[in-house]
Amino acid sequence: MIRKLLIANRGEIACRIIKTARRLGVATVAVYSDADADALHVQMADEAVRLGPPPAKASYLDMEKVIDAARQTGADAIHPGYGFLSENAEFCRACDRAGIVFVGPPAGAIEAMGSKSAAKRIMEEAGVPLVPGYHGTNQDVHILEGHANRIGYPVLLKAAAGGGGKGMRRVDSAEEFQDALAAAKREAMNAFGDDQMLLERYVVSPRHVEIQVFCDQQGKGVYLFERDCSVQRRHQKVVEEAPAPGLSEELRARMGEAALRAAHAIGYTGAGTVEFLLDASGAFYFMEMNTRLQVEHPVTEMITGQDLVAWQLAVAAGEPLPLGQDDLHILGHAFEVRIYAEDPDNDFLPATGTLVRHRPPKESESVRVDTGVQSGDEISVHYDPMIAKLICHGRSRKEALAKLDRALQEYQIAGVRHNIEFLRRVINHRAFASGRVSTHFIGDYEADILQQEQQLTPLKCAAIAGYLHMRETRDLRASAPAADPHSPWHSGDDWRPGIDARRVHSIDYRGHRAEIASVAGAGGVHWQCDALQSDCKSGEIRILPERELALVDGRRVSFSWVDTACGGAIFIDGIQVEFELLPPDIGESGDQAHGLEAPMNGTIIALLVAPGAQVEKDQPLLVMEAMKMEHTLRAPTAGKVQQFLCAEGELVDGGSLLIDFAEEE
Ligand code: MV4
Repeated sequence: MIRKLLIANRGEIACRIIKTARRLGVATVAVYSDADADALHVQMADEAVRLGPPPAKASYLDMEKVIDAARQTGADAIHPGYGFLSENAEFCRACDRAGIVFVGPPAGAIEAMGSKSAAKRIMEEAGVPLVPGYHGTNQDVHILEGHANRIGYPVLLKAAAGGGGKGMRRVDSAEEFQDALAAAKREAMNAFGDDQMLLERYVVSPRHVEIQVFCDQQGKGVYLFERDCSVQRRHQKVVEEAPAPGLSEELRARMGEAALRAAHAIGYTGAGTVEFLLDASGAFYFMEMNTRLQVEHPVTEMITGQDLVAWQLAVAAGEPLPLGQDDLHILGHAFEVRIYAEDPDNDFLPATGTLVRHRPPKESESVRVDTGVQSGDEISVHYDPMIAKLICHGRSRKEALAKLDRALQEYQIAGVRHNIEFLRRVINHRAFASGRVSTHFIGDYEADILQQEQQLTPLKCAAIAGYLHMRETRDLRASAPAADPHSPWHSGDDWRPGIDARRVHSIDYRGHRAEIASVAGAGGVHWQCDALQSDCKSGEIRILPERELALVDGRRVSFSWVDTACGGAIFIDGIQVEFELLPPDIGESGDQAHGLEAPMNGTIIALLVAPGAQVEKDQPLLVMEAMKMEHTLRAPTAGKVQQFLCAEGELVDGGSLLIDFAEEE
């Protein structure tokens, strides 16, 4: 029995683990960096120990500090969550040495999955299907080319030390082989310090289907069915679902059994995930095994009714698996989407800033929100910019999808850019709704999915006019001296400021400037905006603030708002309108230094223009890599790159200025 659990992680996963521990009567210890001193996971835990300054290397990745924190607090087990130390065999061994239970597999199982080619040899022996290919140690060019010809083109070159799509290269013909191999080896050497390659037949338009497995210390194992995580963007998962659409019972059982053979082959215990590629013919191939609890585990919990963290704690304490294979059944369908602080309009650049509002939809049996942040928190450059995971369950795929879309409409986030609209376009796309998911989904439908609704609409104008009136009313009320008996605020009648006074506000909505005129009257606020593209350039909005409702031309809609640094964010009828208020005299919105700072800690990959260059708005200026992703910084306006304040290959801190940029006059 585990009595006190230290959670060596932060954010939503730390909070999620604490919830289960609390439910089971297990005491909890949080750890935190200085950036997280007031974070939700620290507030939720029974105790908390400071690790160090914000960079992960000095805090969440510092093994010694984490183990010391467990010793100090008398924790008898450590749950590593995902990321950070979760797949670090050395940390697992350090826990063993300290007499602390590591909630995860034995170190040997983590190591066995560390090298792709070694993992493949183990899987081959265990009878787990592999993509036809070559994973031997002989790396002679001619031997490799011989194997490529045997396998048949197209082939895929993969770095043995790689993962997550890094160091992969497709080769379409024998003529290209040698050049492609040389380039792939160079990339692999740069990225991993190891240029061993393996070859595989290229699987066309595959699906990513992964099996959740669980093994106890008595040698028993079960599979908790599959998750389809095919919808990804540059190897980052966007939507996950369970079960996989269209998978037959027979195929499900075969994949489940293959996954268990994989787990048993490496002496696995605890929660693990075996990833497969599934091709259009129904053939499946082992890709890799993740030796941790995964981000997307909640969809499995939703369709099985099980708490996987509770299972992990039981197995780690030496108890047998709570259920056998025949006790496990799929109930309905579940989706998860990852809500990120990022800017889909700007190459998904991670966004930072103060989360002035974080108001998730109401949770229920079928709507779950896993998050580690609250309104007022800072989304910083130091960690993964995930705000929350939204998980919805339904009796059918269609019902789950409908609930997910409703929940996304209710979700209110302001102050930092986020991907909610992007997610809604993905899940509402006809190809997604029909279940035709593949790893090419985002790429194939990019044009439909990335196109943003940039235009002001009558509803948005009504929202802005209504908001501005509310805000003015509030500000006037706040400035009225409370003690003034003559103030009209205390007269008790229907007096409102600004009635009959026409006001014109200049606003910036997604880079477009507009003037919105309004007059507040007894029936509400009458507005007019000549910049609208539609036929309807005026209307009326009446707000019932205490009920978060508005009447827009007589139609009742939800209405809520919050001030932001330069304007406001309004949530009306399931859409978000975030705008800036402009001083009446300036033409374009001033966005000076935006985007020219490092969005997070990372490495400069390439400077794309010469110092002194005259550039257009949105022209790419610099590429950096952060969190295993490449990000392009673009010119915020037309202007001149005075100089770069960084060099290629340099490590830069998030928030530091990278480019001295002068806007065009
Ligand atoms: C492949 C493949 C096609 N054929 N292997 C990408 C991540 C890495 N874990 C394996 N990946 C792939 N391996 C063969 N032989 C296509 C991918 C792939 C992919 C796989 C899963 C999810 C998304 C993907 C996106 C692009 C490519």
